Amino acid sequence: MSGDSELGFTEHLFKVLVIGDHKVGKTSFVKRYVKNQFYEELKTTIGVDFSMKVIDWDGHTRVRLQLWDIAGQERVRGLNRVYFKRSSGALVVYDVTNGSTLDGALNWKHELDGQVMLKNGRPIPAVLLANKCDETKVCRRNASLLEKLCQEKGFIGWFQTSAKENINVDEAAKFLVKHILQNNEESVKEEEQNMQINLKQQSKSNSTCC
Ligand SMILES: Nc1nc2c(ncn2[C@@H]2O[C@H](COP(=O)(O)OP(=O)(O)OP(=O)(O)O)[C@@H](O)[C@H]2O)c(=O)[nH]1
Ligand SMILES: [Mg+2]
Repeated sequence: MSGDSELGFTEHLFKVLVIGDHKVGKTSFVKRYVKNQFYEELKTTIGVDFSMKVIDWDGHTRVRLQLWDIAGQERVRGLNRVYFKRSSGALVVYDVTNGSTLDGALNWKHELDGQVMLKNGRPIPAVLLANKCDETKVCRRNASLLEKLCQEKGFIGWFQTSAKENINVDEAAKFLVKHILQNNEESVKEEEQNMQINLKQQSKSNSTCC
């Protein structure tokens, strides 16, 4: 959703999903990103938690990110899908200390692609987050595996992050927002082109009429 609030100044509201298995650190990531806080103990998320982050992107663009932090346990029960609608991007989180959560992240991505897509039919941008990297660093071998996985599964990129140590939190979010803004610009251009084509067709059919 976008709008010109003042001349030459644009505000965007984007819905961003934060998804991944139980306990991988989704809520911690959001709390670090939005409030710069971290808690060793956190209650598990039930349903969905909402947060807002306002970014003054440049002198003439403001982005309001509505973050939907979705309960990890609910993928199993298939309850999460209703939350996916109208999202512009996703952060898909796994825990580097728990290998099975990487499979979980790929399942989340698969479900996401089945539920939501851009107007042009392409998947919405999703970034893979290898979280808790303060516990074990992603080694070079894993880095090339993640690179390959991103290409195969259609992630726009991956970051090793730590909500605890504040590593790559802003960077990963910024990378996603940059892609969302690009997609938004492209879809506005496509709409303008389609409108011009329609207008040309209309004026052609008007001129041949009678
Ligand atoms: N070492 C370390 N621990 C983390 C990090 N991020 C989260 N944790 C811990 O991991 C546990 C789970 O974090 P949450 O943020 O609640 O995980 P979640 O993905 O929101 O879990 P659900 O709400 O159950 O889906 C908590 O004890 C956090 O303190 C991190 O980057 N490093
Ligand atoms: Mg949570």
